[in-house]
Amino acid sequence: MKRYNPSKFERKWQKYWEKEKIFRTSDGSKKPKFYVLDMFPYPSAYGIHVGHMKGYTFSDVIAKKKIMEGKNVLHPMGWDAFGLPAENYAIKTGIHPKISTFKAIRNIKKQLISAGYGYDWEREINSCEENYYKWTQWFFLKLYEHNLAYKKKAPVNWCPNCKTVLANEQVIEGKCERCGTLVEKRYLEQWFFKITKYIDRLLKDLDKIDWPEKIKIMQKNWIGRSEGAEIDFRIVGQKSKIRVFTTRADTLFGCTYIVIAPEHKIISRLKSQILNLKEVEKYIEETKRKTETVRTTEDKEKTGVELKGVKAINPVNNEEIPVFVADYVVMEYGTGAIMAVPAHDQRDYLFAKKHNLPIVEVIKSKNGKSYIKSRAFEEDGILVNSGRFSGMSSDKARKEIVRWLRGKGLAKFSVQHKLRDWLVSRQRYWGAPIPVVYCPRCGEVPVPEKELPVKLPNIKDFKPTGDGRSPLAKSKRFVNCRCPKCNGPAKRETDTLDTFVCSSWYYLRYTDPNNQKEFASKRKIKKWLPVDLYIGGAEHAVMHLLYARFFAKFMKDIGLIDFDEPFLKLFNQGIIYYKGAKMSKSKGNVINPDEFIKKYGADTLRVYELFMGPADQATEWSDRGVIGIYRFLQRIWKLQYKIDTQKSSKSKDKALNTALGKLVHKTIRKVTEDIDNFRFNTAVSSLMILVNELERQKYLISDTYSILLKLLAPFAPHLAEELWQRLGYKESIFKEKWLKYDSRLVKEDTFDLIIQINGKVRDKVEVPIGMNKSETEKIALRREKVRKRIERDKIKKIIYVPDKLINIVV
Ligand code: ANZ
Ligand code: ZN
Repeated sequence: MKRYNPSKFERKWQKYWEKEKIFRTSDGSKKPKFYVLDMFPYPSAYGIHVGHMKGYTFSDVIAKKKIMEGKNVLHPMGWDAFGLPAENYAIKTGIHPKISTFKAIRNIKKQLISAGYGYDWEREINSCEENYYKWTQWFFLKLYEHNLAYKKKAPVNWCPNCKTVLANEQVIEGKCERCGTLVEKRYLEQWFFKITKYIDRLLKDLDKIDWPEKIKIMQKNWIGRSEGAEIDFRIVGQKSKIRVFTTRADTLFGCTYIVIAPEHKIISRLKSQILNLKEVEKYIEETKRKTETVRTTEDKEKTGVELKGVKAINPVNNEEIPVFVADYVVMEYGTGAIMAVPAHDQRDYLFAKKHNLPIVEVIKSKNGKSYIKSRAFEEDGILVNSGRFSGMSSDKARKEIVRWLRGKGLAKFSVQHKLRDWLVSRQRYWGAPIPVVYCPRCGEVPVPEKELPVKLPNIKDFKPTGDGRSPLAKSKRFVNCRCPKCNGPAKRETDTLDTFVCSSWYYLRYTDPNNQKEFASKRKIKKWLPVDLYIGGAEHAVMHLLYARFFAKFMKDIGLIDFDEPFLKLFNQGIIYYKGAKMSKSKGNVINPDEFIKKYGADTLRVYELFMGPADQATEWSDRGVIGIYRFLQRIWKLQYKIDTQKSSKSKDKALNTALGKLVHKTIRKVTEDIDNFRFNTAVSSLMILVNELERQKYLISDTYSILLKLLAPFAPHLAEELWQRLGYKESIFKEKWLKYDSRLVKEDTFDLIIQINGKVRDKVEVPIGMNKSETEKIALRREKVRKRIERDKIKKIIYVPDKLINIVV
């Protein structure tokens, strides 16, 4: 008997699958399509670790099963190759990204192949190659053509370490997502995509898609729709007014001062009136560099300066109140000014305490109690101290107060959003150049389609400059060009596109990766899209997944595609922890798949990752668990020596009616349903139960054994293929049909009887199927819980639904 030694055969089958094109997708096939997509990785020089592979293993199991179920499966892979990770690595090592990126790709591809993943490598895409980024630039032109790409000077997030601007989404708690450096604010001319035009549809269409609720909520919060009102405050002795945005108009009687953002335009108009102008200007200067996140964190000290000599009038009670400038109010949201209600807003509360401003309580909780001695009472409640609105609920007062002021021309209802337009220009080398030319005569001119791609030049000094300009600005050959309109001398835009632009449409390119005339042919798009299942990390909840949805809606609107949600179903795999921390290169707790596979084989890696725990939960890697799986596969390996081919055909019919036959069919059902529902761990355990049973048999007939192999194939493809072909089959196991179970054999012998009293479920008990009414009654009435409930009550009636429930009416 030979030992299970996966290193002896895994490579062989990988080559065989490739040679026989087992996992190639056919555009011509008439079979129903299934498009299962992994989020494409960025090519890291360090390769991928086993944590990255969890999601890929899931999609691979599903793809392989769908193939066996007779679906035409598209399961592609490619490289998100532009961007900061590759470029920062290049800067660190001095190796040009054009070299290091391709090297990293070769390595990761090898890793993916060694895990037995069945990607269709003929469809491989790479976002840093000309035939790809040409289309990224083309989409820029389309957006430009439809006035959805524009340039404007704006306060932007600047990472002083990466020396580039960042999208809001790339700033995490005020720090650069990539390197953790505190982000600064700068005013720069930048390119934006008008994603805000699509806000309503981005919100509404979430109802159309089968995504984890958690991700939908994150998108909703990121878009941040707020219903409220804009209210005007007159300024004493002035014509101009200060307009505030509030979601809490019900608290207006408690507004004791106004705060405006340091960037607010009214300051310059009030200059002559401000008595402490020097102090105010100094404060404004100080806030210039602080980013929004830094300014608005709740526990930050509430700095600010009063505009002495300026008073505003609260429109509900005509009280004169002071006006402050403070950095906790940001210019980019609402109107850049707020009505401060210290009794009911914690930030205002802290500010009022610090600056000795009056705190007036105007909302009490519904139970009459409220407490605002130590902090603001921020909930809704009942109005007090609010004139004729006292006694009204917050909800009602929010509308009534605005209506009343609207009658006087001082207020209107208003909806605000947190989502800003998407900042897409980067002052970095490693990206797709923005296809725009500046001409002294014609101004800003988009590069004509037929001149695409604007090639990224090979320059030696690709390091970021730090002066707000892209390294491309240093290349005279790149910068100096002809104007596409007048053919006069002109200069190229030197910024490159955010890599999230590349990944906003990549899923389309897989359908037609070599097309030279279009990003993908209409016919192929129609055949394959939308994506049926998208698998990847939850960290992409707001950036990539929101941008891709925006792109799809835009493409639909201009008639390029006929759907507007790209990913029908989304699944987020759980994170892998090791030694107590999230597995990551930077924490030094990664398990390298290369070494792992050498030692235990790819199948052990796959089955272990599937078995670790619920697929969407975080799970801890266990070295002992790995060994358990290895032994499990070894036991399957040994089963081959128990096959008795002589007995096979004779005992076939008999076998099916035995307990083993029933177990086999129950396992088929369980594995099938579990894969469909991402319950890979319980699918594996049902295979374990089956293997236990098969080990107990004296001999095995090959029919039962081959069922086991087919069930095993998506999970442990190498082992299944090896054992399959050892059985004498000449064709791949993946050409086999997925199994159907016999519904008579999976029928349970028992069921859970529901026991109700007066229509309410009170108990459950497992009983045999097919019991008659009186037997069932007896069992139900003998139950402890039932006896306690009924006691001496008279039973009026018993309703009985066979094999389902019994309802005792008293
Ligand atoms: C008065 C008030 C009283 C407020 C109260 C809250 C509680 P969301 O839900 O995020 O939309 N606000 C408005 N514009 C702002 C700006 N540019 N910078 C900083 N804060 C701003 O929050 C809306 C609330 O945030 C508004 O409602 C306003 O404070 C503040 F008991 O107005 B509120
Ligand atoms: Zn020109």
